[in-house]
Amino acid sequence: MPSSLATALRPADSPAFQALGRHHAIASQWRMHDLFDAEPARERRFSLEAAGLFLDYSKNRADAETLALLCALARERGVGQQRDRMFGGAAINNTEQRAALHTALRAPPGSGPGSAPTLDGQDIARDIADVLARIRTFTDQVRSGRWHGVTGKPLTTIVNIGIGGSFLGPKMAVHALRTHCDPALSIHFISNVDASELDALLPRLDAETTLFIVASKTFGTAETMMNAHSARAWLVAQCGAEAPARHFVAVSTNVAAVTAFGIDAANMFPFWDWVGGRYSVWSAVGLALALAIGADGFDAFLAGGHAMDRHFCEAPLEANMPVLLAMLGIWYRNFCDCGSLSIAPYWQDLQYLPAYLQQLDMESNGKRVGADGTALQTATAPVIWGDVGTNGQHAYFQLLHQGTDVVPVDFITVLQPPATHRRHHTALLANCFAQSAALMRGKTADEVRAELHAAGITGAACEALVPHKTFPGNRPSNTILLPAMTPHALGALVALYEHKVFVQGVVWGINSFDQWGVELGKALAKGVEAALTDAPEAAANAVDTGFDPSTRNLLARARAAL
Ligand code: G6Q
Repeated sequence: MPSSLATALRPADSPAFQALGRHHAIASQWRMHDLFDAEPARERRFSLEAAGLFLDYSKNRADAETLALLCALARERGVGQQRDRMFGGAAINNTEQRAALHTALRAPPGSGPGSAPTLDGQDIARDIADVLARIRTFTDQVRSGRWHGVTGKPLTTIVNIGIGGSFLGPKMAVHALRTHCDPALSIHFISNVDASELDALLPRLDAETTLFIVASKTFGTAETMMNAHSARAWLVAQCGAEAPARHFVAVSTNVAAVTAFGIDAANMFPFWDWVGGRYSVWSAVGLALALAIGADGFDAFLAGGHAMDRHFCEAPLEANMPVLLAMLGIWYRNFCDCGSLSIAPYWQDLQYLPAYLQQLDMESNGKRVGADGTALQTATAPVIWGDVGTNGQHAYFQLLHQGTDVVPVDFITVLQPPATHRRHHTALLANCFAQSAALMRGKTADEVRAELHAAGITGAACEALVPHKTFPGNRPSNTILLPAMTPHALGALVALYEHKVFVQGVVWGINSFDQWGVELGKALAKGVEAALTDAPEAAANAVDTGFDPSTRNLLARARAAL
């Protein structure tokens, strides 16, 4: 085998997988609330705390035997060993021959899991500490007003220019930690190559007090570079050619491209190729977050991630939060035929969490071949989607309750109320808990009949309504409680899902750390753009020869409009 995540057998060949198949024939008949009746204290046995988070996984179509079989599958697939290889810096991203050491970014030096001091002879612990120290110095300077713009004014507006992994993490975290952010700073994110974002933002900004962070691992991503060039032109037009030196900083692995763009290496915060884009919020890619919440807050965020790392490395599989979340996901995906997972944060500031987890999960595990390149026989990543509660309840929850597909839901909420409007928080929690209860409980035809009779609707009118008002119930969910919305709790939550995705990747035998499907998009657009912008003759040639008839037709229509 290559030095990959694959183990010798395909998952479907493993004895535990086959035992789960047989078990499913019985379990598919179960009603969850019968499981509660049959298993005293199920809610306590099927819940656990880790790194300050509480997970209730009792509302699942699973009993103790299901979980034992799922953990046996995790064991057969080598989850423990592969976890240790990841934390130890093995090149588990085998198609790019890279380690996946985002855990090292949040490990206090010399302190257990993830603190791998060297990688290929390089003292990465020291590299990480150096960059963290620079982040601290810079954030302190900006937040205290000691970092001046070209006209001598402090910088109070931060614009992060980046996309994908260089955008979704910091944006999600800055919004999630809104109440921890310095109110004197306003933080914005520009990602899309569609200029609408720039057009909507720049006219509202004062160039003299604006700092741009260009975040790009490669410093070659077309959207980011186009936005960075446009933003620099806007700044220079207002503050002169000297302005970028004080108003632009970069976060990247590519010092040559950063300096070629015109940002001094002294104003570049480096990270490394062993940090995957979607795992990079813990690196200097989190600079916007560090500016927003301060270096101490950023340290607390890292500490929360590390606390989850410790749990993941130390807890037995049967009491391991990421493993349990992952294996229940395997149960639904591979045995119960559920094609998607809905993320429902009942906390408005977590509004960007579904999109963040969508990238984390679908870009990592949306694969159809194993790490060794052979076709998989099992389904992999589900579609991840969702929105904040209670908004979703007034929209797509209809499908969750009564649609033909069973969609497992992860409910995520925060116990500590915000400082103001506490009654709103009571209502928010009530809705969160009511929805998971209702999804499990459902409503029988007899219950509907009784309700209609009580409302004076009887006979044919009643019977016509019964099927519409009946809920099948037995729809599974997890509930994750954060004690309060703090940097530490958010760090633990993000690391929880990172490890969940990792475990699923190991079980499926795939490389969760490459993204060739995303790379394709980057390459394709270049050729199409040339066909849109080249001189008419060259473009006509490309339009005629390079593309399928549908694309040629679209290009012709677009060229006429440009
Ligand atoms: C993440 C992906 C992808 C990447 C973006 C931006 O894991 O690789 O989302 O983060 O394409 O890439 P750059 O940071 O190189 O601009």
